[in-house]
Amino acid sequence: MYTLYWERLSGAIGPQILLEDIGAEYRKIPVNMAEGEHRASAYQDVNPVMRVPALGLPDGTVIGETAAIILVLGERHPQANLVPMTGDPERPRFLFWLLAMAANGYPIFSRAWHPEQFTMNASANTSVQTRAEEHLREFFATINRSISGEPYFLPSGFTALDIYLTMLTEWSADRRAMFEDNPRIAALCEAVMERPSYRRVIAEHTLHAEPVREAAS
Ligand SMILES: N[C@@H](CCC(=O)N[C@@H](CS)C(=O)NCC(=O)O)C(=O)O
Repeated sequence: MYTLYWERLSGAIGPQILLEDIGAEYRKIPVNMAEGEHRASAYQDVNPVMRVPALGLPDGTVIGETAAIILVLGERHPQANLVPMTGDPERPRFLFWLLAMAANGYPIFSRAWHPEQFTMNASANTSVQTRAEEHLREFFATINRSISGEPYFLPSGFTALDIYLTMLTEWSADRRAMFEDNPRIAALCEAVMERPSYRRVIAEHTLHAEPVREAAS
């Protein structure tokens, strides 16, 4: 049994979809980020870098970082074909883009949604957010150009990259406009959003969801 440390509309979306696709048993432990539970010492014992999600493995090991969680799940469940294994010619490209999405794309959303965390000067919040929105446009344009499969990211077919990218698009302030600008991303996400695993998970995340961005700014 896996344990997913979870918050609505957080980066737990991607790992949760993987768990569903794999058909793994898991339980969710909600982390109330609005109440600051992710910074409390109990959660620091789970994930010392105080970020959500984290994943407890059946042997009791707990790991954070979405990219690490995705690699570990993919490697523990190779039959699900979500992560190209060592020796697969697609693996280097997979690793590159997974890390690019996690290390470049995800933090831009952090700046767009929580500009106050990136400046000591409250009057600069809007400026930080506006710059982040520009960076998001660049990021998605780069991703759109780099999709080499059809409709999925890699020519070999559906992988965890498609799940990760679709999760990122969930956080777009105006996803429809972003899709219009980036037709390959739109086609990829459309295919992912039809999958039952995606539908189940996103329904849970959006049920009674607070308008997080407005609440944060
Ligand atoms: N690099 C981390 C980023 C995770 C992250 O930033 N998660 C957000 C929630 S979506 C978070 O925990 N933020 C904590 C904070 O803002 O203090 C990952 O890929 O897991």
